[in-house]
Amino acid sequence: MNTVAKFSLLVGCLMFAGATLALAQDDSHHDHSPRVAQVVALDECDPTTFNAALGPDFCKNVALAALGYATTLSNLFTEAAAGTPDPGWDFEPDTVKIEEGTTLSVVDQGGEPHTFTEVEEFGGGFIPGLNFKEATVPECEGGFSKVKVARTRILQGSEIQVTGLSKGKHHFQCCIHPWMRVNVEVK
Ligand SMILES: [Cu+2]
Repeated sequence: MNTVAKFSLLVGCLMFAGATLALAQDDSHHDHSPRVAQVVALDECDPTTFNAALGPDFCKNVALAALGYATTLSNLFTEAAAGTPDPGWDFEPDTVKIEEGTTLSVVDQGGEPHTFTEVEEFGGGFIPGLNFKEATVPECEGGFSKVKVARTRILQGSEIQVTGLSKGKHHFQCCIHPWMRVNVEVK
């Protein structure tokens, strides 16, 4: 083998080693800082009473209503008005700590629609009967007639992704059931 050929082989080996090292580093990066964090929306809507008032298929029967794991539409309003909103309507986890660049994946595992809306400060949603002594926050005003609210809606069984969150603290709530709240801390 002449000198040029030996040199080419050496460069080729180094390039291969470099590529392998880059891949290894990329893998370890994924192991230590997941790029997707999941949030789940839950509820226990009772299909019979919700759909009688809000239309067929508004609430899917995912809460095993027949076995008692469901809240009727009127009870949901009664509980909210009493200041003890139904804990079955919930985002989990309540606090999410992520690194900058992480995508938030929000999945509606409940039976009815929700919103995942970033707000300056937590407060009421756009359905006064579900707000306990709190005014509607500006970010929820107008409800689904406003694109800025409608675009944060998550339909039953679907997912929305939130990207590009800046470093610091962020607040997200449901504009329908305003006690569904999540704090996101971006480092
Ligand atoms: Cu909701």
